[in-house]
Amino acid sequence: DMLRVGVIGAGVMGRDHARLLATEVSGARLTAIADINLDGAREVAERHGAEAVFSTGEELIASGLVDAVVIASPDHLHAGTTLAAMDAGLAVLCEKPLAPTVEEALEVAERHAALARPLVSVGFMRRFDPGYVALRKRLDSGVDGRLLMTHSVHRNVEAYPGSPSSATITNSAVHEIDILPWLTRTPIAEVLWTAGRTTSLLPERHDPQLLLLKDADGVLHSVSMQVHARYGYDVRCELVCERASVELPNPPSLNDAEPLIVSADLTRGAAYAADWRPRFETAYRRELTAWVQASLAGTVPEEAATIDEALTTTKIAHALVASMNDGGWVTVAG
Ligand code: ISE
Repeated sequence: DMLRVGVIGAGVMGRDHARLLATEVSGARLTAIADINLDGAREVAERHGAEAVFSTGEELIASGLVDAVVIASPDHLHAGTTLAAMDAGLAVLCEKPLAPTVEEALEVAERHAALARPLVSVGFMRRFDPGYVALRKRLDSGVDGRLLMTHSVHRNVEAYPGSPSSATITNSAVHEIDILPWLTRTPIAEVLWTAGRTTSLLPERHDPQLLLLKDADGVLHSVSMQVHARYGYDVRCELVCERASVELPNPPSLNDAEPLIVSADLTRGAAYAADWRPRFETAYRRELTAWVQASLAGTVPEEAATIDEALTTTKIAHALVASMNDGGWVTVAG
């Protein structure tokens, strides 16, 4: 039995998911691509053997050619397309975030809760990354004593042009907002946003930004965000425990590839990825594989972020933007 999958959005992530589905994920057949840029959709469809293209997600959903959809359109379209796919009874893997606003995320969560069975999971792929999985296992083991604090760094080469300071949170930091409570199994209680000197390379945007998240057990998470860091795609996470510090390999290993370490000019350097696709290749492959298998079985993958978890993430992002705008600690609404 093959799951017929349509990919909505033929941008950076839509193309990458289409490639993985067509070449790396068993149990799935890529049947349709939708993008408002029909030529872009056609190019992806031809490269990966999908038979149909559409200029909107709604047409793809109504086509009868798909059992399931991956939603990789711009963030503000995620909620509407997820609702349309849910109404058609399709399995959905919605790229993060579920929605940039709490209102939209809440509507999807409420309508999803009324379904007879779960249909949607949200693409917080770090849950499938071998490094984060190992960190969680280590914490669960308790060998390092209690967790006291964590430090994360999240840097992109280049900001999306024209996006505001709040997008650093709703588009990028949502990964830490998702993964930190997943690692510790403890919800975030309050948040604080702050920033200092800002880059001259990005007009009208705070970059870098520093986020503090305090969880219900008093563990403090620092998250240093920089979306226009130029030098490389750099994701770090360190757990500060009573008896040890445990961190993801840094310089980051490019997962399955050999990390390239170049020594030259009295300097030892390592290669960085240019963006998240190579860094999280294994995570994306495992995420899609788990989603295809679960969808064939009529359910959602156990490991993936649920609608409710993604709603919580959007609420925390909203609280951070409130802290950005008004200052001070902001309690996360329950
Ligand atoms: C992008 O949309 C992603 O999801 C990447 O994983 C993240 O690192 C980046 O900051 C986002 O813009």
